Amino acid sequence: GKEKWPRGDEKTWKEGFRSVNTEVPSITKSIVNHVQTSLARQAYNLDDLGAYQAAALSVRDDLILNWNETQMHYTRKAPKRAYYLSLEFLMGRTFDNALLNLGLKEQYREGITKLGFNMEDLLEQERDAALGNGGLGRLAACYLDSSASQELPVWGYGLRYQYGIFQQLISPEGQQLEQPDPWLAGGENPWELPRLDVTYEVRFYGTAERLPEGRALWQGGQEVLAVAYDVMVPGCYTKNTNNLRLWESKPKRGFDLNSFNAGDYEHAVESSNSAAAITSVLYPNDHTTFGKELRLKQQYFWTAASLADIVRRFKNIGKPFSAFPDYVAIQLNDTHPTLAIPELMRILIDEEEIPWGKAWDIVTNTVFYTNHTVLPEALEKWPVPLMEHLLPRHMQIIYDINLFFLQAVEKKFPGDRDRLARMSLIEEGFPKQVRMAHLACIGSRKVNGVAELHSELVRTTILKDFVEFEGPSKFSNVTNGITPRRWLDQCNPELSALISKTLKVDKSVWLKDLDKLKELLPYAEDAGFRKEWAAIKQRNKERLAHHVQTTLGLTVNTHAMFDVQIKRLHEYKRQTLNILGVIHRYLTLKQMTAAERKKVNPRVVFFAGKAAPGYYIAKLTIRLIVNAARIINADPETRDLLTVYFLPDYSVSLAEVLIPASDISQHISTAGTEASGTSNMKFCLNGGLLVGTVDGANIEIAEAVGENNVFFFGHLTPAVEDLRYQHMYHPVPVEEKCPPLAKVLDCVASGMFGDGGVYEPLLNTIRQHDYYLITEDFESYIGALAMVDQAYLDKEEWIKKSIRTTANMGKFSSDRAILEYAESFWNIEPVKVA
Ligand code: OAK
Repeated sequence: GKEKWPRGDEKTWKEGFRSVNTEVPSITKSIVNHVQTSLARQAYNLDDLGAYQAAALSVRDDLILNWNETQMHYTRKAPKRAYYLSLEFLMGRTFDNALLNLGLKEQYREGITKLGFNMEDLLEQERDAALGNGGLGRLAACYLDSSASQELPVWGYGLRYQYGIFQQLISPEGQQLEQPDPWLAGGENPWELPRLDVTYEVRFYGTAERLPEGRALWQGGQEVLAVAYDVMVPGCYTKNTNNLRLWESKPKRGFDLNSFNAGDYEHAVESSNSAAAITSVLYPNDHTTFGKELRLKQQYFWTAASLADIVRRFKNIGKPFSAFPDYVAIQLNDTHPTLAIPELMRILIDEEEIPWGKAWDIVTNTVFYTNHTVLPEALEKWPVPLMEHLLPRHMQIIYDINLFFLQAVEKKFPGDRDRLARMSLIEEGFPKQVRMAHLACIGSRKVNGVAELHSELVRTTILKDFVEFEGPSKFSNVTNGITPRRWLDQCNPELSALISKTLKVDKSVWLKDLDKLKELLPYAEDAGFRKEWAAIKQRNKERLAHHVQTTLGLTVNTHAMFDVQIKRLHEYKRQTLNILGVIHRYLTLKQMTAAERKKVNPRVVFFAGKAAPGYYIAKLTIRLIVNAARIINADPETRDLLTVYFLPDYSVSLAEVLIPASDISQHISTAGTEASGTSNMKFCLNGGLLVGTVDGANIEIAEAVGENNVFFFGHLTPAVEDLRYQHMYHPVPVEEKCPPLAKVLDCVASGMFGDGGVYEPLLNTIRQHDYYLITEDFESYIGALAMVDQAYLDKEEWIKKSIRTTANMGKFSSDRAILEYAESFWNIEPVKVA
């Protein structure tokens, strides 16, 4: 029979219900309650950390209410849902973001002040959730914010790493040192809900025995438990609060009781250690394939747990599996979750007993694949022997997919053996390897790149054969975006307030309809407005200077132009070009007379970013930056005009201080190598101008803000291949090709910045193959920087450019991007929680 709900007396239940605390007295009451009970502390021994924890727990209560209601509403309505599978979610801090999205920041500020604390100090207590390396992980975080804000039924699935991206220290010699990031060590993480009851068993190794009708029996091996932790993702000015489900690995049994009873304690815990290891650490490699068994284990553990969860939720709706694509869309964030394709095939065929052809139809109507790089070294490949050992059933399925696929290719292009070899899921060699991008491509409904140029490169280079085989309509573009909540309202509150005041509209409107910024355009002509605009930039520069003063003890000249390059250290991103340009500037200043120097714009150059621990050349670049900074900053002749800082331990939170303070930022990748870039969008949204190559999203930014507001330089993508070829077969020494650069390289080699010999391997990458074309682009780069100097002399004109840039950045809201995914790929609609 039907149970009465709620149990007991309904009125008593209802009286117990609470809603979100929106008034200061109820907020302070809730904070004090948490101090007394959750923290078991007293008013008289509470420090900033304790106050932060209590305030965070109070906000958490509100998020839980909204989250609960949202999940219940989604379950009742059973709409089609989308799932964003990403091995990285670079969330940063949550407290400030949650307060702003709930619209409760001012109430909390007042309450916290009443309790004798300072809001800004409490915000600083939170550690970043840094479960990502760079662009791909931060994009996932922006997309979650936009999904919730647009009231879309989207969940994220990822891993709950015990250790996020390493903390970076810089030794006195300028070496990067890595330290673990035990971000959960402080005890409770208020932003997650442990769901110890939501668990799945995940199998590794064992044997797969083929059965009739294409099925198989996979058994034996090792079984590990996946436990769900739910991270609440509040939308902006909406009740909708979505879910990011992160999996933690646990041994299926605490330990081996037989060994324990036999007195073999070490053996008893061995298997539990290996299970826990799966989610222990984020791999700190960006844009590289690593081929490590533990990484493949992470990938399977996460896709298997996520798919089991998705399938279970689908089954609760009670529809036949043929309707699966009408209720589920799965987005692969690069190839890391590609095992979702053979795993879903395995579930459908082996567990649900669906025939191969129908199963393949379901999969290829459910899965979508986004590519995030065309760099060959980043295209994932897994050795067949490793795959066979760890996932024997999946390897069978991959071989079967490949067989049917190649038969179809052969039918369309009879006798074209080279084509078959190029397109195969298996790369011949010792060992053979599985090409994950090929598998992701043929198993997906749509494939997209992340900016127009990049999507075109995907179509014409790495997946060219697949476009020829499947036709062009499967391959498209969604240009990346960023959330204006974190990347304007949160990081630049004064600018946000000025915009609302000027547009005479509440920020709740324009933050969710960023094209409204266009209405700022006429104010570029308003001298009073320009003055306010410039004053805010100046205060943001002072805020950054204060940060550098308190964290590094260095005094920054806030009257200089702030020039910023912050991103992962990589040869293709060419931090080397930047630092060699800085040295060139230094040498030029040294040669000037005092009178000439008087006319020069002072400039402060900031660098920040991490290098993969094993990336020797990237680490040498950091070393050169740090040592050049040491010499240049100490030179009394030039130090008023040029200083350089390498800020250690780049993070989301550090970016939030750097970006609003920048006058100019650098996005100077070799043309065709940076898929999109997203920090370029963040700088421009905050009124910083951009110096960059004709690459990635720089191109679309220039289209939007006007080419006269962007400083472009360098060779274009079509020239790059030719230049590399020429360089390979007709090498011309740097001394001939670019004398000013040769001079800079000589200064480095001769020991101007400490032992020159140390830098030889770095200098040789330029003198020898120069794969990233530093020599080819150097003079045009120096020219662009001179244009920047020239433009900065006309302060009023510069501010106009700054205003016009911000005003034209509407396109780059991640709301626009996520709606494109929702409408043209996933076919999902908003489900508003009333
Ligand atoms: C990381 C690992 C493997 C493959 C790609 C990445 C990655 O981070 N790619 C970056 O993705 C960003 C988001 O789409 C882009 O903006 C960057 O240009 C791209 O390098």
